[in-house]
Order: sequence, then C-alpha cells, then structure tokens
Amino acid sequence: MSNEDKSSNNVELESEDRRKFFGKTALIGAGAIAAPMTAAMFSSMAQAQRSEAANSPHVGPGDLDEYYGFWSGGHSGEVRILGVPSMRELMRIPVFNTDSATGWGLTEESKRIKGESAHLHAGDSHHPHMSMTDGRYNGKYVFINDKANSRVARIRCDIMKCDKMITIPNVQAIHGLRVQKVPYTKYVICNGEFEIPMNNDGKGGMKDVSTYRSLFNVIDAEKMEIAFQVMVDGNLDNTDADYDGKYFASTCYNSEMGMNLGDMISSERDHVVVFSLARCEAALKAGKFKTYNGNNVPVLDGTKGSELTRYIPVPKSPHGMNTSPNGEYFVANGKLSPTVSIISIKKLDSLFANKIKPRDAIVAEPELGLGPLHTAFDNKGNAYTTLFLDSQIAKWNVQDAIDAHNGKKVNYIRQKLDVHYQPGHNHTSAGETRDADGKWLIALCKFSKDRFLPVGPLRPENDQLIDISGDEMKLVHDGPTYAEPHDCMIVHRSKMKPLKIWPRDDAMFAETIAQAKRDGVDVYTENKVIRDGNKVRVYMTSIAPTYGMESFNVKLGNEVTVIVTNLDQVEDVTHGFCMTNHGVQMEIGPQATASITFTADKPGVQWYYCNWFCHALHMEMRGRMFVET
Ligand code: K7E
Ligand code: CUA
Repeated sequence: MSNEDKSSNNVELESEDRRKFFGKTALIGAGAIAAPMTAAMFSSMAQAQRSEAANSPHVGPGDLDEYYGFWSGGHSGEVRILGVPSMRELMRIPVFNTDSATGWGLTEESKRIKGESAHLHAGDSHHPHMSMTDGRYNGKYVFINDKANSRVARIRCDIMKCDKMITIPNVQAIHGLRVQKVPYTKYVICNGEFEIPMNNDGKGGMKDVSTYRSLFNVIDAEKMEIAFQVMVDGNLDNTDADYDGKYFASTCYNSEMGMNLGDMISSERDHVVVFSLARCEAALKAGKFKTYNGNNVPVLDGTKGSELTRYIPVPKSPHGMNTSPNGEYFVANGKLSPTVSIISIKKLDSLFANKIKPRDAIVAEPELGLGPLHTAFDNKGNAYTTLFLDSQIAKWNVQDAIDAHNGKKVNYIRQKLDVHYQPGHNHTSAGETRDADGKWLIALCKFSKDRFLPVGPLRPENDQLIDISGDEMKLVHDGPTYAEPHDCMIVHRSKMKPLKIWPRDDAMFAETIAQAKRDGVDVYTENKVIRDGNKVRVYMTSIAPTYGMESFNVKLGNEVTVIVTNLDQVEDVTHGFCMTNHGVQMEIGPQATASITFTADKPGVQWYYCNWFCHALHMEMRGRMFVET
C-alpha cells in the first residue's frame, strides 16, 4: 500500500507532512505498529494528499508544465528554459557564451548577430525579462544583460534563439535590466553600474573621481539600438518600470563615489533615481544632450537638480528594485539595511512638480530581516523578500506595512521561511506583470552547501521552488543550478507560441541565403562548390541520413565556408555538421540554413559527419573533404 500511496502522492514534496507521512508508513511497513491502518486513517491521509495536489510540483512523464521559466545562466553567459513547477531543464539558449552543440559563436549567423563583439567568447548574464503589452508578458522577446562585457541581447521566443546583441557605449558593466511594461515594451531599460570618466579616453584626469559617471540606458526594443542615455550622480544597480508608462526607477549603492569597499559603504543613505520618460523624450527632441567618447549616442543630463530625474534618499546600499503588480509601488531593497523602502508611484507626479520632498514619496520602510536583496509579489497584496544574511524569505503584507508605518498596531510579517542558502533574487509566477497569480515562488540561493551530493570544491547553487498558493509558504523542491543564475522569470505557457520548424525565409539566415543568391545557388535544390580566390563556399543540403554532397575538394590553406540547408520537414529532426579535427560544429534545424567558416590547414582526407542524432543510419551520415597540397 505504501508504494501505491507514493505514486499517487507528490513524491517530490519535501514538506514536514511528507516526512511525517513516510515516517508513519515506514513504521507500519516494519510492523512496529501492530494494528493495520484503519479506513478512516487512510481516507484522512488521502484527503491531505489531495489538498496538497491542488498546487502540485509533480509533473508526470509525458505531462507538460504549466509555466515556462526563463533562467539566466549567470557567468556561463547563457539563458535556460525550465519547466515550472517540475523544474526540468528544457533548453539552453547560448547567448554570450560559445556553444559547441549549436555552434553559437562559431557559425557565420551567430557571429553576424554578435556583431562587433563576435570575438568575445565569455559573458555574465543576470536579468532575463520578457517583452510586455499592457503590463502582461506577450511571448515575443526575452532580453538579457551581459555585465562582463556591457552588452544587451534579445532572444526571439518563436525560435528561442538570440537574434540581436548590442554593446552599450559610454558605460562599463550593464547590470539591472527591465522592460517598459505599459503601453508596450517600446524600450528596454538597463543600468551602467561601474562609474567611469566621461570621456574615458585615458587622457589626463583618469584618477579624478569627480569626472566619473554612471549612465541609465534606454534601448529601442524593436531596433535594438540605444535610444538615449541619462547621466546620473552615484552608480546604478537594479531597475524597474511602472504600470503607467511614465516612470523608471533605479537603485544606487555607491552614492559616495567610493573607489574601495570602505568608501562605498560609508554613507547611511544612498538613493533611488526616478526617471521621467516624458521629460527625457522631450529633452531628446529638443536636442538637450551631449555626446561622449567620439560616438553619437545622445546623453541627457539627469544629475541632481535636473528636471529629468528625482533622487529619493533610502538606506543603505539598496540593491533590488521591484514594482508591485497593482502598479502602486516601487520597492527598493535595503541590502545593508534590514528594511525595504516603499515608494508610492502615485506621489511621483507631485514629486516631479516639486510639491513634495523626495522622502515624502516613501510610504513605509518595513523592517524585514538581514540583507534584503529582492522582492516578489503575489496577487493578494503580499510581498516576498529575500534575506541574504538570514537565509530566509520574508512574506509580508504591503498594506499592513504601510498601516504600521502610519502608527497602526499591526504585524505586517506573515511568515519567514528558511531557504538553503543565502538567496539573491526570488521570483513569483508572472509576478512582475498584471497577471501575478500567487502560485509559485522561486528562491535563487547562492549556496547549496549540504543540499546535494558533494561534487568537488565547486558546488552548484540551489534554486528552490516554493508553493505560495496557501496561507503558508511551502518549500517543495531543491534545484541544483550552475554558475549563479541570479534571476529568472516565469510566464504562463498560454503566452508562448514557439515554432516547430524554421520558416525558410527566416531573418536568422537571410544574409546567408543572400550570399547564395549572389553565388547563383539555390540552397534548397542545389549542392555546389563556389571558388572565389582563396575562399571556397560549399553549399550542401541534408536529408536524414545523408548530406547532399558525399565529398568536395579544396586546396591546403583555403578559407572554407560550409553552408548546410536541412531539407527535412519533420519536427525535431535536427542535423549537425562537424569537420573532424577543425573545431567546427553546428546545428541545422529542420528547414534552416547554417554556415561555418574554417581554414583547411590539414592535408589529405578529412571526414565530416552529422553530430546531431537524426536517423538509424546517423553514424553513416558523413562525407570527405579532400585537401590537396
Ligand atoms: Cu545577482 Cu539582480 Cu545581478 Cu541581485 S543581481 S542578487
Ligand atoms: Cu543527420 Cu545525424
């Protein structure tokens, strides 16, 4: 019976209940309790299981998850797709890293997308956020920052591949990133974190900190070009947008402009910078900007006293910035202060009209515990804040915190849940949108310590799944992850419409097809070698289990580009192309065209083969490159 119970129960549940339950059945199994289970005992147990199953993390074989989770891959530089609540990893999307399975960073198509940073093979991704329409995810794009190389990339959600990447000028280290929520994601916003001289040309004054600035960056989401930048005082850390399409807010942790740890944390207060989008756009239109470092990107002046910004003092080295899904509040997370600062978005019009003082925009500063870093929200007026130093999630009620601030005797803390260990971000299902549904919370813990089998000195992080559908938070799953994911977002599957095979005219390989046309080759019907001086372009098709070309000839030293078009129309039949001993590997999805360039620097017979399993005769899917001396 206990086996049957297990299969009908949420076997992944790790709650007290489950431990007790197994404890009991183990005893029964061992015959330590003489009496068999009564029908009443069984029925009450089954009832308990049913009520837990209402928000079950168990997704059976063949069953689909309710949500897509987009995870940053941290300093692996990638983005991952997880199913929520199963926490199964569904896909990895290489972005700032180089990936041998897909050839990302190696293929001509990916190098074109990486553009001026094609030579960089590393990255540090933090904040994946989806484009929105009217404050709800629209399933179109996911944007992600690269702190290491000051880049922002875009992932197209129909194909789940990166399709644009830009390097942000005039800044170092792009950190916080969010999207405009309302009326739609016209802009992606992101923060330049590290202060640098303006201009940063190495000419004089490099050590004069008074010339150092950080910039807030506003990117046109469709064109993936910088629309404008805003210069601020202090540095910038995290950011978020309102639900009115009017304001953006960023935290600043180094208002001191310290250049070492002691100086950076010397002040009791830093600030939140609020940006007025309308005023910024008007200044841009009126030509009130400067340019720096020899580029023509417009930089507006948002330093203290500017009409474009307001500075709201908050304690102390604040980190996360989160907008409540009812559109009422910006919450700045205190990091070195046990508090979060709740800024009333409704009061910002008065603040910009100079009718109130900056601190008057703060409606509460509840004390939550040690090291508050990020806050997430449900649909019932509750907030969930990570406490890094306490290794806890604090669940608290926003209205109660405001009432307490106004003198009412009320306990705004609902619960503190231990997590394992040291959480950074947390994220609720659809919690950064109007669709916040209060079902799941992910705590992205920076350390796993004893939670998994030891795997050497380097350990995984631990992304924990917490059921928040009831009155109490319940920890239901431990998820080991690699290289500090930082942040994730959770979108209901109804918002997503991924393609099953590639459109033949997809923009990802439009330039490759254009080159084929210039070469007089129809990539869908022809297998042809084009010789162009020292360059050789080899066009071949593929249908499982053969390439359209069994062999081709080149001369030693030729620069060879192999262009493969996958003619298979069958879902999931992806081919690969690998030239052995040349560091050449790539993926070619059904109906896609992909290309890769290398030097034929080894004489003789060089076999190429398909490295994506495609057919019973996949091993036989290979051919020879003859390299003549
Ligand atoms: Cu790790 Cu959002 Cu980069 Cu906080 S950030 S923890
Ligand atoms: Cu084609 Cu394996």
